[in-house]
Amino acid sequence: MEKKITVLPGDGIGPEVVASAVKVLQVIGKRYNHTFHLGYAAIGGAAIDQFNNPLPDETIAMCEESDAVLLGAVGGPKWDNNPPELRPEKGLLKIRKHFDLFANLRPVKAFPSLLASSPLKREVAENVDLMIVRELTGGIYFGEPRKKTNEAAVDTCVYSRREIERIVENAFELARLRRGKLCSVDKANVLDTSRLWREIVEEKKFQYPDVEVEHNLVDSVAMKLITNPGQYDVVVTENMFGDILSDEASVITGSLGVLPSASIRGDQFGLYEPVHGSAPEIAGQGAANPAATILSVAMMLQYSFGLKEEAAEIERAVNAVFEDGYYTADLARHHDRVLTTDEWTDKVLNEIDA
Ligand code: GGG
Repeated sequence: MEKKITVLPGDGIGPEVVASAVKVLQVIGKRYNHTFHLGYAAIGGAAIDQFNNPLPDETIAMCEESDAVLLGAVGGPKWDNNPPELRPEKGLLKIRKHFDLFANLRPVKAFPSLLASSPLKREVAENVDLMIVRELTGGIYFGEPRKKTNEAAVDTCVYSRREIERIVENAFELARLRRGKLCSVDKANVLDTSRLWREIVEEKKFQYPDVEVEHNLVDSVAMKLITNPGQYDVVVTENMFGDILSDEASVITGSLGVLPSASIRGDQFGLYEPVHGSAPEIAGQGAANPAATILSVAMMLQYSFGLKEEAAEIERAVNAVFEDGYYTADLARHHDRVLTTDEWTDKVLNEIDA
């Protein structure tokens, strides 16, 4: 198979974790006889520095010519005081919107050998296997008007019927392929967007009689996600709730550094990135955990290219390295074999190459 992939390393630890993931992609290509043509482009703070634009036209053009996009992370204190249009995060929001990547899939699975790294009790964290489906191109991150003065600020949360319908359909389909349970998360006791969301889930559920549906308020799910996460299969929610809940879910896995994500729109094209951000405080120290980006490559192989065996091989290799007791600094709380980003990546490469 031959595929074109645009690589957007971004800021902070982005370039480090992306370099690791690219090595894994190349070794998979070699082992399974695929050719991955990689093109590099700028996004976020790196693009602001180079082009005075967090998402330059050249970057969009390269992505448009590609089968998939691999992204690291964006952001950092260097750009904190920039005007809104010149913030690194704007590049991320724009690329999602430009390519209509409305469904952000964030799997949360506890690796058995990482249970000691989770602050949760073993019996709470083990057997967690859930998928957060975050709506990614609507809601308060995109709504207009938005404005800030010294005296007041306004953000607007807007959702159209169609925007809700398509993400809810996506979540029902996923639940059907998994354990047949869907938890829809909203704030319907307060927000009109949530009331529309809940009505649409209620309408849609008749098309999926094989899926068991429950509605839950976001504040309640925030608690249950760490007290009883094993009850969830697919969790579908709007943009900001999904952003927050998926970071919270990292507590289950012991680190944000192991959570991958896929942003898709229903065809083969997709953007793959770790859930974590650019972690500028550890950038350049070899302390970043590349697992989330490596696992995002596995999602790319599976979702965009249909390469299930290759994806499973990456997941197996990552798990094997954890099982062998090798960790990066973020997971080191209960372990002593702490490796740098490159050393840990080499373990994964050796595992695949063996
Ligand atoms: N790799 C994810 C990343 O760079 N996150 C930083 C960020 O700005 N996140 C906002 C969001 O995901 O909506």
